[in-house]
Amino acid sequence: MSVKAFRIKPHFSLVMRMTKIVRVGVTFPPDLLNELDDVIAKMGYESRSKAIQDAVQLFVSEKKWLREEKAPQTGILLMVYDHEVTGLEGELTEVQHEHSNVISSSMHIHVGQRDCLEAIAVKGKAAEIRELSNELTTKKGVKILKTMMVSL
Ligand code: NI
Repeated sequence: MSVKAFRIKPHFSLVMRMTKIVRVGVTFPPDLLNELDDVIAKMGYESRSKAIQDAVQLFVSEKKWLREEKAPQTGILLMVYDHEVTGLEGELTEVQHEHSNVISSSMHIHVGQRDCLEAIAVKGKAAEIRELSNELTTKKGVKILKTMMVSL
């Protein structure tokens, strides 16, 4: 795989809140860079730097909570599962009841014939949210479990 390098414009800063501006060089596979440029153009960004800063900010925000143990976290667990798998709905409900102290609310959307999407709003200790997320994702019939936490 060939990798194309490009020079990020001098005003690139890794985190927007940083007062100092740091210049970094990043390499990209050409296809990914083309896709990035398409998205940037469609969204109306004036520079790659701002788009990359936003992407990095989002990535950091999403991953930061993994290092947190005690600080309260807020976010959404997005789960897609096959409701025709025997016993699955009961198990998912049971797990959620066990962790009801970190669940604020949930929304159920019937996606297709068999698939259900559940958006579970969570708020509480990272360790317990992680436990809830792990217990749900390992059940047979759960196809997607995405954890979106907000750390500002
Ligand atoms: Ni459903």
